[in-house]
Amino acid sequence: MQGYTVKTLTQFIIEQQASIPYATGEFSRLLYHIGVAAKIVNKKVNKAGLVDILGEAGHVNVQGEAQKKLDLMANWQFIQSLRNSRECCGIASEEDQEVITWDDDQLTRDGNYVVCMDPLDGSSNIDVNVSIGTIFGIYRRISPRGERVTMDDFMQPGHKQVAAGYVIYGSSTMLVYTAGNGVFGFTLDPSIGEFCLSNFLIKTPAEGRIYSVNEGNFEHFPQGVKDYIRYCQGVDKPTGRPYSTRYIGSLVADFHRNLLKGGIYMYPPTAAAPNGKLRLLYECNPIAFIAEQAGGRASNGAERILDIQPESIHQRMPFYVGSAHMVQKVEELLSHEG
Ligand code: P6P
Repeated sequence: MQGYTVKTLTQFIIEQQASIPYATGEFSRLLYHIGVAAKIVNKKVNKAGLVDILGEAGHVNVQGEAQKKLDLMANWQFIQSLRNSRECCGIASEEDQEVITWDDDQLTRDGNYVVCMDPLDGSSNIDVNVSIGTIFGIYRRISPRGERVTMDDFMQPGHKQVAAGYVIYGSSTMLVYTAGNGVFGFTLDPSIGEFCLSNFLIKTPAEGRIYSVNEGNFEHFPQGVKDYIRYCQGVDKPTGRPYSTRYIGSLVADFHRNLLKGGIYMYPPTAAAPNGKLRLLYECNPIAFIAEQAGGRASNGAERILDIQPESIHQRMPFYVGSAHMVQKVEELLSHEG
């Protein structure tokens, strides 16, 4: 029977581990558990629409579970799965004001990694059936194993990430990650319940014809951003302008499309968000790591995102990410402001 050669995420992780002489399997186990949580969250995200159609009464769903908001459900699920991995000693989550640790549990205190995550970014879009995503970044801890995790473990610049990835819950569900040796995409095959390798060594084009930004904030953008948007809208055949504007309002969905096709995503400072809206630790850094590993670029308009020294776990940062030449162009226009 004609079958297709499937390489699952688990097989790929094991293969990658075999190629690293000193690998102990700890990182592989952590990544495996992230994949498990992604599959569980995917099931609940997909069913959410159905639940709305079925009009579940009250706060108890058909399984008798307390009905949770989707992003809180996703947060709970990833925290449980990371704890079960025994390789994670602490988490910084968009959903929790403080870092999550399990100090009473020696097994997790022995964990060698911390994770920064946005468990369900763009979850307000779920009601209108727009793709949403999970974003995660993984760091080796700085504090000694076996001891309590410290804030220093989380205040590491993005270039210290050992891995980063996202899950996009869309027309199909994909997990895209890098461990510093290129970017790989895995598409969930519901018929076997496995993420299967579908994009090997993703490279993003240096130039693109798509710009993604909430132009409703145009009046409040820095002059350099206004100048760049006007540049994108200019008529110039040799450079393929005017570009197309595509803005879904879901970072993972906008970034994923631009990663594959070429393009730039921008969240500049606005009146409502003078430091930008996106969070450095669990949105900008993981996406920036992936972008750079795919040959793209990510900055706050002046500095490389991955070089920025974090000051707090929920710190916001202006964010320009995608095709290298496009990000360079907006940086150049912003530098004219002095
Ligand atoms: P705005 C979702 O809330 C999010 O964090 C990103 O996923 C998305 O790109 C952005 O905010 C949308 O923000 O202000 O344009 O609605």
